[in-house]
Amino acid sequence: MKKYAIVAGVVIVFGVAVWLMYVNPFSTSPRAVTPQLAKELHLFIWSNYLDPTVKTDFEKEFGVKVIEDNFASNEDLLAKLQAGGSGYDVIVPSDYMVQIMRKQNLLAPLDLKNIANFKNINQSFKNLDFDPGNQFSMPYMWGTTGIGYNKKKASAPPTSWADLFDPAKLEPYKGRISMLDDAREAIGAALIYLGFSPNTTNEKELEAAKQVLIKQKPFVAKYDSESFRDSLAANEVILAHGWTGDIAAAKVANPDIEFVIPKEGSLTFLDNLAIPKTSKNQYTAEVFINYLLRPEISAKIVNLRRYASPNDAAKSLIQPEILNSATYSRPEGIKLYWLQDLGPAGDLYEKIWTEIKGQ
Ligand code: SPD
Repeated sequence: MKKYAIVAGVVIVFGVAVWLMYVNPFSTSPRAVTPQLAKELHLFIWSNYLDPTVKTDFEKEFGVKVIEDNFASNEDLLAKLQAGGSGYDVIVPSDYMVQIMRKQNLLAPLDLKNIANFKNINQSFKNLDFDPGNQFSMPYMWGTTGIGYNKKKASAPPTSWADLFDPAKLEPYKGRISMLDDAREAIGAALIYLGFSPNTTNEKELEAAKQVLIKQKPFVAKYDSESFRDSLAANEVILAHGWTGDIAAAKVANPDIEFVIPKEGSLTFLDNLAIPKTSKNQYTAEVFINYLLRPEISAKIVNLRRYASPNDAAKSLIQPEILNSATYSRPEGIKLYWLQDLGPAGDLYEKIWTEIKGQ
């Protein structure tokens, strides 16, 4: 019995010595730990915003399968994250939504050591007010909002928001108009039409914008942020409130499609890659974000999806006709607004939007 106790004692002392030698919990110097890649990465992104081969190529190179789900508005994305346990590792919020998510502590800080390709991003897209120092987000694609139209079917090329909102002009387009299904975008456009800020929290101004959208409603075929490019390309709608890249993609399918930014002004945006705080695969998410910022990957996405890339190093790989198109640049002399985090007043926009759609 005594012999067994001695043997057990020796084994324990030896085990502890080995553990101290290799693990040394009393050491103050940081240990180098090689992070492991996860087997799967869950990506939550706007519809039609990635080239599918990017996912398969990432899997071939890193052995990580990318599982993609889509959302149609920043507010849908926010609701999913607020509900908790979304299971997503990489998300794509726009500018003002990064700020909201930061304030609500929904994002993980990025380890920029794992995102060396941040160097490829143009300075003018770095360190913006919604995320100083890019602590939580990396620029992905940017664009503007405007009106896509079919030049052969429209009675005249639209130039003003009045061409989309004034009932006196809409009879020829009855049932052939689509509007973004997005509270900040649709109410924002109506506010700019009326000469107000798309970031107003003034209830009278918001009520006036609501009335514009209610009067427009009988002419609208659908509120849709995901497939307006297909409806436009297929001549199902003649006027579409939409974003540059999707309208440019519609033009690839149908050369009669054109894009205009109304003379009163419009919205511009920068969509960003970020990691939800709840992600269990932050290192893998950073490796994927770094991959998306490679010049050849960013250019591949632009060549298919036609949104503008903030990646300077990608420029020489983008088709020249895309770089030179009207949807790829900001127009001179037309005011472009960024949407802002409005705090609790942001809920007012959602409430008004629900009321308009429920009418
Ligand atoms: N099909 C991809 C659409 C991406 C649009 N993001 C726009 C954000 C505007 N606030």
